[in-house]
Amino acid sequence: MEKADVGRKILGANETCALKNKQFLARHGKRCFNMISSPGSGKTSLLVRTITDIGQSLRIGVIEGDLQTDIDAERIRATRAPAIQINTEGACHLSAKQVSQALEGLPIENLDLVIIENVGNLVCPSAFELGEDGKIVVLSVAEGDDKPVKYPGIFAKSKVLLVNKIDLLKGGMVDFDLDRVFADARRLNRDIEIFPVSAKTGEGMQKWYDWLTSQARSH
Ligand SMILES: Nc1nc2c(ncn2[C@@H]2O[C@H](COP(=O)(O)OP(=O)(O)OP(=O)(O)O)[C@@H](O)[C@H]2O)c(=O)[nH]1
Ligand SMILES: [Mg+2]
Repeated sequence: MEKADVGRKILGANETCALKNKQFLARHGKRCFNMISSPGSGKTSLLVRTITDIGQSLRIGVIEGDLQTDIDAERIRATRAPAIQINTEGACHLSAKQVSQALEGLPIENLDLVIIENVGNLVCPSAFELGEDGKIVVLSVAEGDDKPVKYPGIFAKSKVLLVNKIDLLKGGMVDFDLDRVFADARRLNRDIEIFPVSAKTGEGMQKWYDWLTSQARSH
């Protein structure tokens, strides 16, 4: 079999499983989002802050994907929200099959929403559907404002862009043109919602909470 054929077969098997995950979530009436970014943009910090701030009114379950360790799942569990850790043992993205097993471990009936934190990687995870209702891409200001044009795939596919660590813009700690990111991301995806936020200070988080809540309630 040609290499390209093997690749197509893997993606095909993944999409079949992703569809099953979607049907499982729909049967239970739950929304699910797939959070994707480079390592260290602040995915877990954003989830911890979100659950701490609105977890009483919006019950969020988390699926964590990492190459190794359960550090991130432990950080989520410290908020008392349920979290299932997946270790990909070297793979650069989560597969729908791994998510299917993790979904079985979550108390789905007691949740309003499932969020998957994918493996830190801006490229590979965008090619693998997991059964989610939408992707959320996180870009931290320390990574540079050229990332939407350099890595267009994930920005084109996402429902939301969270521009994190905006606290670092104060005092010129990093050079980052927020207007450029808005323009470039919207050129790739005119429907994308963009929320500049800081998981550290909480700035801008309310608009993200409102969006997330409206999504969970609209199912
Ligand atoms: N200044 C600042 N630092 C932040 C913010 N959000 C996260 N950080 C820091 O950024 C670092 C990485 O945060 P994480 O939440 O672990 O990032 P992540 O995207 O989950 O990382 P991986 O799971 O390894 O891909 C930590 O040192 C956080 O304290 C923020 O809004 N402002
Ligand atoms: Mg993390």
